[in-house]
Amino acid sequence: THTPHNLLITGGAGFIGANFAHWTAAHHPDAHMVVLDALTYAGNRASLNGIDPNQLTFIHGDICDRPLVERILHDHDIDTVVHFAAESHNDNSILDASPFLTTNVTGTWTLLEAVRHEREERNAHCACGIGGDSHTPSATHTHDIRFHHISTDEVYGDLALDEPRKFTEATAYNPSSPYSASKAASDHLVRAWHRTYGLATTISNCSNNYGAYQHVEKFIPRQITNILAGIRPKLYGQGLAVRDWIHVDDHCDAVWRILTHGRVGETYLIGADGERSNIDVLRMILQRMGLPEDAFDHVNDRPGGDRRYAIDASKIMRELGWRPQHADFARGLDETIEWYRSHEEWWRPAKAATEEKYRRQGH
Ligand code: NAD
Ligand code: TDX
Repeated sequence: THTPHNLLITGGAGFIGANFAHWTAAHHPDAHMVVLDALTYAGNRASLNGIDPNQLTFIHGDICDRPLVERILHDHDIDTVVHFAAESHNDNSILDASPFLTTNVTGTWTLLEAVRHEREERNAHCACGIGGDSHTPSATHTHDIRFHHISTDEVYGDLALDEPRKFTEATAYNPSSPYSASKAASDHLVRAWHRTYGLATTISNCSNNYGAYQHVEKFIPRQITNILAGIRPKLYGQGLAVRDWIHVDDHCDAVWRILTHGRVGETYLIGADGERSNIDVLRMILQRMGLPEDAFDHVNDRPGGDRRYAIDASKIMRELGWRPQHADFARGLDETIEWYRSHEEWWRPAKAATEEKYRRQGH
């Protein structure tokens, strides 16, 4: 087992990274966190408000900045990297893939190289005396930095609406969009740095998350905030595409389990058996917010849009004993609606520009 003391959380001002920081603060008050985030349009420093400043150091910077990353690993004696930072939105990747290649591919490569470099430095300068190549890590003494890479089920492409099959760790990569292709590339880099350089890596591929602090460009918060702002919700195509929804807190809990108990070099799929069609989710939101089921507009479908994702999470359940604790989707949705109702100051500044961008895409 591994005990994270000093974590570097990349992308910690984004949706899942911020939830992970809050989750860690609540469950592991002794762990120190450094958040490195470039504060792109998707990052919001305010998403980390409320965490004890003694437990969290925020650094505004880019994961592609290798000297900066090396300095952080060294100065904060980082033993665990949890890598959330990414360009994360499919529709944006269709308009312009370039930041996806830079952050998701080059950024991941930069982090891997910085970790490799820092491990070498620690081996060479360690007071244990077994420096350089002959240094042999042991269970009680290691200079390894645990590197957990956060990825997505989208690397596997999509499933037909009616086939019984789900994604497993053995499913072949087959990404559809520029976003998912860039995430697939980053997964391959992480595996290569484990195999070639022996980095202590793990990977998780999770299904669609929902919950607090999710950007208003994403499906569920877009529809909730549209309704709150008096705009009709927008459904792509006929809304028959299926997503496998998981509450973000369940994802955070799974990541912690992988950090502490996961086997180095392994990949774990994370999902909570939450398959629902987009139109079903939209109708639930409308109904729970007191509107008629048909009070929405059909808009352009996403070019090449994936039909269905579904995760078989039996490996993480069997090996690590993980179970989703928030599998009641209706309840999670009510809490999420309530969160957006009571946090208008958080989402309002991004709303108009997001809708304007969608209008130009016919979405
Ligand atoms: P997000 O877009 O909400 O947040 C991304 C964060 O990364 C932002 O704070 C942004 O400022 C930061 N960032 C972007 N480029 C950066 C750079 N070059 N340097 C430093 N920081 C940078 O994304 P999210 O939904 O929280 O997703 C987090 C991770 O989880 C991503 O790797 C994504 O691929 C993965 N994932 C997301 C989902 C989902 O449903 N949202 C599902 C599975 C996996
Ligand atoms: O307004 C909308 N109407 C709509 O019908 C939006 C924004 C989306 N949709 C549809 C498209 C998809 O079929 O809803 C579904 C979900 O769309 P997104 O929220 O954009 O998520 P998705 O493309 O499934 O990707 C998400 O899950 C996997 C995250 O954004 C990724 O980062 C993650 O890897």
